[in-house]
Amino acid sequence: MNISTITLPASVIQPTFNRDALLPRIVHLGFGAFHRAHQALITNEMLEKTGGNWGICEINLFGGEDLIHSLREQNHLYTVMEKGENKNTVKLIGSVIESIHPQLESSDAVLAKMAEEQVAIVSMTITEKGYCCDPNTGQLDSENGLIQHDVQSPRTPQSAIGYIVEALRLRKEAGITPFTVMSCDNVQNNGKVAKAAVIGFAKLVDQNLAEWIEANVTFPCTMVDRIVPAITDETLAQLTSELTIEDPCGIACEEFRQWVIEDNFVNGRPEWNLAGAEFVDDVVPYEEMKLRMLNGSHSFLAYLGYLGGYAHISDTMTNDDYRVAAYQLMMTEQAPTLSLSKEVDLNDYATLLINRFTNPALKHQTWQIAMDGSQKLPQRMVESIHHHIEKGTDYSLLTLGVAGWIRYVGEQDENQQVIDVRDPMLDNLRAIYRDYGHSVEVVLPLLQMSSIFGHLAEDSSFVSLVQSAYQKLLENGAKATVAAYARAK
Ligand code: NAI
Ligand code: CS2
Repeated sequence: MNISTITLPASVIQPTFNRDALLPRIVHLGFGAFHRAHQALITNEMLEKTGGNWGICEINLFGGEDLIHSLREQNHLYTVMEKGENKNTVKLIGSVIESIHPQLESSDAVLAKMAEEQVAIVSMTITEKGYCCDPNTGQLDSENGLIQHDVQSPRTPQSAIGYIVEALRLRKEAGITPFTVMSCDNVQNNGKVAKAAVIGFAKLVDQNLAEWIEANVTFPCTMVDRIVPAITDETLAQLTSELTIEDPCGIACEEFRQWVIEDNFVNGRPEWNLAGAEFVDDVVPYEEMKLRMLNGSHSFLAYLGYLGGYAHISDTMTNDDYRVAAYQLMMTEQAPTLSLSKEVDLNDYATLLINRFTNPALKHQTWQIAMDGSQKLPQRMVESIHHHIEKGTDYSLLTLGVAGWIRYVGEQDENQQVIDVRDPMLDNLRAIYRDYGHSVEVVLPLLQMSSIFGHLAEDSSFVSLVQSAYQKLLENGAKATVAAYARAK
């Protein structure tokens, strides 16, 4: 017995469109928490309005074998619980119809699916590091281990980029129209970064193919937004009680959602706009707004919140100093860097963000958001720091955010307990900490990591601001330092 074989309670919103009509026209790489509650759910709601055949085939290139196994057991159905402050809404999602996992099947099976003629879009939520690019320049990192493997063995790739290039080669050889490559990750200019990675890699293996991709494939940018924390046992239990049965693929999220998509598809696209998405000509201003205002303050709260002893973002919001600091960071240091100020009321946007962060029903761990900081800081903080240095304006909270990251990646909290730091550059971070220890001396070599900070370490005033913030974190702890910075604003 599972959710596909029992009669679910009437309170669960269920698909009424004809699932048998769906074809795998979208192949999605990254069946993680976010995609389940965003693109797959929005596709489900679009199908509810239009019917049609836009189904999704899910692929996890790394991990998640058990999840894919469970998904198949329940006929690719799963549930999403939208948690408001006062009520929960549970939706059964019917837009997913197939799945493949290279460990359960083979990399050939993945490639064969991506090369099928009806596949019109390959979309991705593969995390920032999945693009195998230098986070600061957005160009392919040819030293990346996965890329080095795929250059040697392009027919049996491991990276998402290698899979896309090989699948496009198969389509080119077979004379089949290519697919659109659509990134849905929190990467600034995500379409351009995906394009740089794909074409950069194709050039390393087949120059003609690289030219064909350049001429025939599009990489629309997207701005994606919905807070979808990693599932917890507590949330799964809550979902079980709503469903009367377990759903191991279930996920919970906030009610808010937003999706802005550059309307640039080479092989057709669903009418996602009928389910609330917006198609626009230029997504970059929306991406910048979201990455700097929301994600920038998320990272600030994650590092300083974790160090201050807060497990969840909503816990940090119970401390007035953190709340005020996050709002000030958004309004005085991120908003002035944006080009959207005429179209969007940024004060309303910041107020909405603070309310979203406050939602106590969302148990969004500071530790989860703190992950992969080397890939996140460039688009969340570094770009804005450049803006302030150029204009000569104050950016003290951004320096505190960077100092919080430096303190956090030292792997030791304020009670001398080990922090479980997850980052693809952890070896480099550890080597620097080994050489300099938990002292202010560590700041400069960390700021000299050019894939994160570019050439910012050459700016002595920036370096001394971060050193001063770091010293205060060491001496006074995160709570007192956040309070002091918020009050000094
Ligand atoms: P998750 O941890 O649940 O899933 C991560 C997914 O990425 C998995 O499907 C995994 O197979 C894949 N993956 C990991 N490393 C990879 C690699 N090197 N190459 C290819 N695939 C790889 O995380 P979640 O919550 O689904 O988030 C994924 C991404 O979605 C985030 O990094 C972010 O860019 C974006 N996002 C997440 C939001 C959220 O609130 N969870 C909201 C907006 C965007
Ligand atoms: C978070 C984001 O994990 C993180 O780094 O900042 O996943 C955030 O929850 C989303 O971008 C919200 O749309």
